[in-house]
Amino acid sequence: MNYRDALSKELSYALRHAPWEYELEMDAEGRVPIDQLLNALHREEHWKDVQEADIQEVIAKSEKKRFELKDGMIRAFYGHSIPMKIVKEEKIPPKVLYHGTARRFLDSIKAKGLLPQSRQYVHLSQDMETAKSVGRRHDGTPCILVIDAKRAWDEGVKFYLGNEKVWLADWVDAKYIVDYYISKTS
Ligand code: HQG
Repeated sequence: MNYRDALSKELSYALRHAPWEYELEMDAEGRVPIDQLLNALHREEHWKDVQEADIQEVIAKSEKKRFELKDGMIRAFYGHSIPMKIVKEEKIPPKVLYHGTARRFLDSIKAKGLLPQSRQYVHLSQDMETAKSVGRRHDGTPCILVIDAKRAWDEGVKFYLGNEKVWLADWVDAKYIVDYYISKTS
């Protein structure tokens, strides 16, 4: 793995899953001071030379908008699994959202709806292509669920913004899954 991808993974781990391992003080929206994060990374041999510019490069060159670095603070936009629930901005969703998953999860999803599992929120995609690539992480022939987000929102389900392509929800009842496709193309 190249240095930039490895750094991106390290940032995801620190900011989404284990800030305490780095002694980070995280605010309610998941932000930590960049200097604190850099100091923690410098204690590890592998990251002893990492600079803020390297983190800026991770953010600038990634296809996915995972992190925000602003006013000396850095946060992950989504993906958290830490016990303290990260406060996300509530937002009216588009009419339809998508969720890419594995065929083997379908029966359970139909029975229980979409659950956040190990994360704090269910992750939904703005478009089908994004959902397909999310689903491919779990299954080479993923399944794309179509979510009637308008009806869910009309009926009181809250949606939150991750980034422009990632939406979040606490739980999605199976009744809002109105269609699904099995993606045979790679
Ligand atoms: C499934 C990546 C059985 C759910 C991605 C998913 C995303 C159920 C898996 C972000 C279920 C959890 C999150 C139920 C949900 N029964 N299985 N009732 N309800 N599931 O990885 O959404 O590259 O925690 O369908 O691109 O795949 O890391 O969530 O398959 O944006 O930046 O449980 O992480 O972004 O898997 O992915 P995950 P996800 P990064």
